[in-house]
Amino acid sequence: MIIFVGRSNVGKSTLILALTGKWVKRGKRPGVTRKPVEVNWRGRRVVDMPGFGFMSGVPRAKQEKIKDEIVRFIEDNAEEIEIAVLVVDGKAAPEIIERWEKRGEIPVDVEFFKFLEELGIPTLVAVNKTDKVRNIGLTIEFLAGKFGVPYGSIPEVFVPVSAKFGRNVDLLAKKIWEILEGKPHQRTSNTT
Ligand SMILES: Nc1nc2c(ncn2[C@@H]2O[C@H](COP(=O)(O)OP(=O)(O)OP(=O)(O)O)[C@@H](O)[C@H]2O)c(=O)[nH]1
Ligand SMILES: [Mg+2]
Repeated sequence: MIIFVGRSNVGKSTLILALTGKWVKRGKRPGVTRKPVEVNWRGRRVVDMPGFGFMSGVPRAKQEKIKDEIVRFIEDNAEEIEIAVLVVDGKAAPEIIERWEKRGEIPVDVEFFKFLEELGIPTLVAVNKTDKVRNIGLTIEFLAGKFGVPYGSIPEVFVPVSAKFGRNVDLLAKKIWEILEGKPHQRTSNTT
């Protein structure tokens, strides 16, 4: 099982469509996906999770409940989850993270990254909406710092993508399958 998690409106569902070609509900406003939705991709179960954080027209208490449901889903399925793809909005994430930190709160993206790490679930971070990002390298370095990913591991963990324009979606697919097949990340020859 492969799960897609992340804040609302970051493009999880759009990325799943781009990656798998399977139709999932998408939308312009946060809070479109409300329950885990499963599609089949090359024999694997791909689960589109609701987003956490702000959802338009949804009361705060309900948002918290959805977040708890996401956490419970991940805990209940931890054995089966082979990979998590944490999707972030490359344009909005740095500012949101800094805002939360200034308030003395742990940014929810950081919280989820660490949570997945603690459960031992291999996690890729898809930095989405790169069509709107000026300096992708800097953005990724910033996020790596916040997530506690060492500089040398950045290429293994972070994948800049644009789900809307299909940019780098093939690279994400490749990285997912490398993990699924347990291959070393940097294979330089095809000897077995
Ligand atoms: N510019 C740009 N917009 C994108 C990209 N990917 C998704 N979007 C837009 O972002 C909005 C939200 O997309 P969704 O795929 O519904 O986002 P989601 O993360 O599934 O949202 P929830 O289900 O509400 O949590 C839509 O308007 C998409 O067209 C991208 O790569 N670039
Ligand atoms: Mg969605």
